[in-house]
Amino acid sequence: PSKKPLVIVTRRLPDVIETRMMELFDTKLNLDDKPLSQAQLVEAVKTAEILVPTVTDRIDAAVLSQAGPKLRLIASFGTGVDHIDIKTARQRGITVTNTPGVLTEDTADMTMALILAVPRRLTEGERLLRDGEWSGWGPTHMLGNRIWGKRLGIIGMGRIGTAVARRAKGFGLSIHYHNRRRVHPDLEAELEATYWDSLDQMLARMDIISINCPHTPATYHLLSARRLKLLQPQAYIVNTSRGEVMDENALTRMLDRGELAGAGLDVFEHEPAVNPKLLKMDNVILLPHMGSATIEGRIAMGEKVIINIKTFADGHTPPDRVLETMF
Ligand code: 8YV
Repeated sequence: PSKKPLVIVTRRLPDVIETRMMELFDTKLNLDDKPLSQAQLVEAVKTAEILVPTVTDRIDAAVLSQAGPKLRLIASFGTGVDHIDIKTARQRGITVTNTPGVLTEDTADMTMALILAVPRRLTEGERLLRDGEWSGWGPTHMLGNRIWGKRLGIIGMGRIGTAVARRAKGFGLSIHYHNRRRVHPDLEAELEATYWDSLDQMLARMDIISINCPHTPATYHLLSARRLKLLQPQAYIVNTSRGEVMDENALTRMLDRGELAGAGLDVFEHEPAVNPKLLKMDNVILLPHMGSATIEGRIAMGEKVIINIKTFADGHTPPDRVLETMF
């Protein structure tokens, strides 16, 4: 048998995954679990045959220009690939894979949790109780906005967007969506979903917006200051995709002025930094990018990484190869 490929993993992964990777490959782990600095990342691409990065590694053209001749595969641990310059990688003959599918339902659950929690003031109520400020039930205390019967506008009707729509329908929301193209008529019928070709028109009519599209050059600041202004003042916005899809400062300004009812954010433009004004707002729920953070999901992601590496090392096209033409 041929010699085991040198695999460099940039973050700690679940134990079972690390153990299996050590058995199968010549695996180097980052026992620190601190995100690599750009210099450490360059060091890794210089020596690895296969790199396993995560969302916290920015693998841009500058990093790739320093890649050693042995680097053949970047098997990313995650679905979003906006942290990797796919085109430059391909031009340098480096294959890129991701882990789609296995985190769809978990991310949709977290999205649904925010859709429910923000209008019903879940974390605000809990903070009040923990702070000892609950003096007893009152008919006008902690009133939120009803979720049932409202219009949900989903931006990006891919795997996650569809899984959000299925859940939301069960909660009595009507489903609206904007996507580059319409989904299959059977799916539209199942969800009783309304397609909006114009994002602007959809934004102006929704009660809750959920962002579920990937971050690509075409979706950077898709929710710009201008577009956010189209939302009704009683609208809520939830983002579990990527912070870059929305202009975070413009959103913060609008929330500050009371031009939006609230927001649920699991992702930010400059993670782990968060606009400090958001931290002071009661009508905002802020989560540390935990949409897919389940034990089961992380193991499934790791298994996908292993299958991609194994298939590639055996000389075949890995199942989750990513091409820039996919976006
Ligand atoms: C992960 C994610 O937290 O897969 C993604 O795109 O954002 C999350 O599931 C992260 O990507 C792991 O690298």
